[in-house]
Amino acid sequence: MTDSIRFPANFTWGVATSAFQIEGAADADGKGPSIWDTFSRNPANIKDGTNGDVACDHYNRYREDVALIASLGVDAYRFSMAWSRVQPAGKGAWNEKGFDFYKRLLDELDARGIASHLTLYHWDLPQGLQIDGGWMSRDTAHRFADYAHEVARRFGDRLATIATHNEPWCTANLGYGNAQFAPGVADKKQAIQVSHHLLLSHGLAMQSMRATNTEADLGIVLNLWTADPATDSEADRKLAALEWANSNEWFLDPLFKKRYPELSLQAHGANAPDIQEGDFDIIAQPIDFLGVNYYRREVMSAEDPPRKPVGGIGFTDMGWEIYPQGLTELLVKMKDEYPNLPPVYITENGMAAVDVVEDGQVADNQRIEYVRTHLETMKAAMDHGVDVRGYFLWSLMDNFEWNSGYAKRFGIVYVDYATQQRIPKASALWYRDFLAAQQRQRQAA
Ligand code: IFM
Repeated sequence: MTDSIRFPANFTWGVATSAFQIEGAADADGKGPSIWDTFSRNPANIKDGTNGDVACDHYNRYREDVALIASLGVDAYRFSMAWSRVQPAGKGAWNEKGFDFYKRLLDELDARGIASHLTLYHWDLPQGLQIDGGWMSRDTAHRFADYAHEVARRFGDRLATIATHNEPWCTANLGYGNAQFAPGVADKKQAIQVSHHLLLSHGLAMQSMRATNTEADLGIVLNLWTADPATDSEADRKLAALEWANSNEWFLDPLFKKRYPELSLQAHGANAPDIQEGDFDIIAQPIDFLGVNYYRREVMSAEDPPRKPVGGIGFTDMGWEIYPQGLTELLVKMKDEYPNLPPVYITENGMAAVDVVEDGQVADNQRIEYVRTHLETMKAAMDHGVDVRGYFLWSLMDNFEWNSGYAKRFGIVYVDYATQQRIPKASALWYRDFLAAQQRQRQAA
């Protein structure tokens, strides 16, 4: 049973959210528009035709939400800052009212003894920078470094960690590769160039933040997955190797080996990115931690369709295969491939389910099982020597699930969007009890 697994006493337990998905208050107090405001206000882009204007109204309800976080007994809260709230145009003037909101949020978290883990960029680029070329422009990487510097300068002594990006794979491939996400571009060459600029911006931001002497640990968050061949055929195995290279090594190699994976470069051919001399030295700045978001694996097949869902123990409401052992496999493989891998946080893990309120309760037992089994496989990786320092459940509460709108529920707390009532699901109560048991073990040790 997971309850009896002993995690290290200083292990960090948390929950995670992101700004655009929960804050709402899209135009409040001088906030500028972001590409997700623009994108989601076109109902054709979002499956249920909704947008992020109100979301969970966290901007106005943050006190209540921090009390909710505290009631779970977590050590830490991972959240992101909306760049256009603190710098409306993405360059030039800072918006003090925007910074005040994050200061109040930090005050509230501090008062309850909850450590703050900040992500600088969770996909909501200021619209002004998009007009200037967005992530296709190298200049955006420099604007990002300025923003990172300012945040680290102001808040660096109050944050446990600062991550530059959340899931740059998504920004590049869903934002520029297949137009599912903002800014809605479908152009493979652009997607690959954008991924390079995102990595460059990460390195530049690491440099600018280090210059502030912040005490926060600095790093980046990647979404990673294992890729297995559907059969033992050579064709399937080759596809699985290419998937591993394109999704994981494409980001890990520049960070830890100052290069892109050869397999991907060959596959990209003329779509390979423009790289300037010195870029890899900038990208490969030492990082204090790597955030890993793990949800599923890919099973690759040379037959049609090329990605074969397997679903031995089921699928989530996103249609993602539930594959807990992939977390062990992923982390151990990373440790073997990257001897200089820094400490890891599982910065996201969780599932979307069709949750319903019955008699004031939500019996999301499948989510409990999902989290429980992933905690076990995370611990198995730790037992294999992977230095995992913390786990953040995605997500604290139901929220705006990007192009799925509010239809997909990832929260351990149910949000009734009509009333903004928060109802802890069975998984929230389970997580609370699990953490209390961990706490008892800490005290007994
Ligand atoms: O909701 C997202 C989050 O913003 C980034 N990681 C994956 C989650 C679930 O799709």
